[in-house]
Amino acid sequence: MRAAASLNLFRKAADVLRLNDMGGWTRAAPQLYPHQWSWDAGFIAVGLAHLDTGRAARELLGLFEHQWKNGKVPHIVFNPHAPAESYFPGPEHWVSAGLFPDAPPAPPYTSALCQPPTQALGAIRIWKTAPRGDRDAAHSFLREIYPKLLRWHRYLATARDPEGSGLVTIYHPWESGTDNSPRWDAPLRAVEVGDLPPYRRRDLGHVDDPSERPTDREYARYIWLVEKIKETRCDEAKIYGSHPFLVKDVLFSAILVAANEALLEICEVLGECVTERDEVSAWIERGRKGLESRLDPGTNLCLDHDVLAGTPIHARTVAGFAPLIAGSLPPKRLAGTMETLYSPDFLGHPALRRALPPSTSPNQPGFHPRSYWRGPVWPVAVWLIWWSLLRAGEHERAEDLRSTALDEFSAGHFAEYYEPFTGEPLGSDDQSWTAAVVLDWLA
Ligand code: 9YW
Repeated sequence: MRAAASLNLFRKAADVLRLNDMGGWTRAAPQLYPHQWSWDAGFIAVGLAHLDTGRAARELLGLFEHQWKNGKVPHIVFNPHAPAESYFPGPEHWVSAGLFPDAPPAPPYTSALCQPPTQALGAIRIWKTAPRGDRDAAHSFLREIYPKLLRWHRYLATARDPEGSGLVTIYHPWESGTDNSPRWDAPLRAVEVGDLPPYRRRDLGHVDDPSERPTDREYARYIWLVEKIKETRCDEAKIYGSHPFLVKDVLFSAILVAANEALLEICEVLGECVTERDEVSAWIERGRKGLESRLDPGTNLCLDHDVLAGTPIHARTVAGFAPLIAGSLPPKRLAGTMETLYSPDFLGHPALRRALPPSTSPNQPGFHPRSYWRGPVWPVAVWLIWWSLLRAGEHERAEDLRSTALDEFSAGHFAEYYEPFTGEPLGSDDQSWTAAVVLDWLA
């Protein structure tokens, strides 16, 4: 991409983050998502770090103001000013503060779910990119955020992994961040939906074609799982004992490993967390072991595990590259992973418009090129693979991916996701995390 075009794209991406700035926190998108989503916030902080250290820090500190008493960071902090009809299920559906003993004081209300812990990745990026004049402020930010991040990661390592497997259990496909991925088809099918309160979906009103969104059948199960969690008042032990959807999510677990490495880096900078260092290092080791134990020799992909059925979930999706994201793969494993990444199942698929990882392999039953996480290319997922390639020392491959991504994502207006065969921008426009990763690629 030429220098003038890059500059222009950088400016446009910065404008999107400004447009979505709600005064200290960033909505995920202008119409479709008027609230703050937690894993979006981690990526958004990475982007904001290139614009304004203080504002980037505020994004994460603001999110952690709504951390639950048990350490959980809720997946949505609801914007109290968003009209009730703008999003479903909104705060009135969750009624978190009234119902859940661990929820923080409200308003603003939060959901009771969580999402992958990208926030430590954002925090360390803020420190590393802070200009000289912002170093002290960035250091104070790390000092403030560190204990909150630690409590969050500890919640995931304990409440979400009572087996000590190194893998995080999710209670809902929304917790994965990859809502309607074929990864969840089998465990969702096993969920028997009972009587549901009447509800109206709001997401369909924002797209031209309903096939770009989860189906009504999937949606009923999503809402049923929310009801089941509400029934337990979010008591983790009760959920674990009775919930109809318990899945070890390898992508979530890999992001936790990477986030724990970021936490260790923060420890180094602060130079004063000697006692926790061993605890965090043990989580990292356990996480990597857990991921390796879920490797499918047939496809060379890492597979999620259905806790209730006791079976691996065979789906070829971008989540299968979880060990690459967790990092520190031995050379032979890295070489095998590269072979799979560039195979016709992913970047080498002959019909792809550009060599970018589709969320689901076109060779996977259930693949759909327009439907959300069933096939479209998601800029944040590309960023994760790019960043992991860099960390693995695959600089040339990372650079190829970065420039291909910039060519693809400069079309449209920072779309939520892209059709893999045509490059058509889909979903919401002006999506904050798309703008944020573009900023990071250009900075
Ligand atoms: C929803 C905000 C969120 C992301 C999720 C993505 C989508 C829709 O948008 O979820 O209603 O929660 O699947 O990963 O955090 O960008």
